[in-house]
Amino acid sequence: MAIDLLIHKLDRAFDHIDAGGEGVIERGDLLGLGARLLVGFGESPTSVTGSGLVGGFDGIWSCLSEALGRDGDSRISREEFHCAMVGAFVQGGLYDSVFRPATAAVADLCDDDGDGLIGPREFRTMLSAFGTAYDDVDDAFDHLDRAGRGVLTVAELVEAACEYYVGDDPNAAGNWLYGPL
Ligand SMILES: [Ca+2]
Repeated sequence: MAIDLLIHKLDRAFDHIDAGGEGVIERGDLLGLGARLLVGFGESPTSVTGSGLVGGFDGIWSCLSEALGRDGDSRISREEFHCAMVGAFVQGGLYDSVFRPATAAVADLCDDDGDGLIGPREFRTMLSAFGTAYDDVDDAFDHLDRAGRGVLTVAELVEAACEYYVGDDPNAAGNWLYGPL
């Protein structure tokens, strides 16, 4: 059951990268997701925030490739993506050193005005880069905003990503990161 939940979430993560729906992804597709985020927030890829995000996404791709015994230029299918995500980040112990910093870079980018908080407008900009349906964004935000304060902290968003990408708790708020599953 729990494994099915995680696979379901990783399926959606694959779709975030496979924006063209080809069923396989390559390094440029993951960097393309990063580029959509940067464009959404009007951030240059060469700024401190922008280069942190690009480097973070690149690091994730390297780990996925290594988990599959490939070089970084190889394409990755959906099933291989599941295996690589679990191998590298769920079981392989690379989450905190590689994946979490990338999610922190996204959260920092998302905090557009630099007040340490992510409001509904900033959250919507982020989710539109991931392709979440417009009507699902408020639902996602409300589930993540457990205390009902109308804002998320950067740390809360980073923790939600951890629950989403490597967690198998069916009740975790982070399952709602990209809208209803
Ligand atoms: Ca903010």
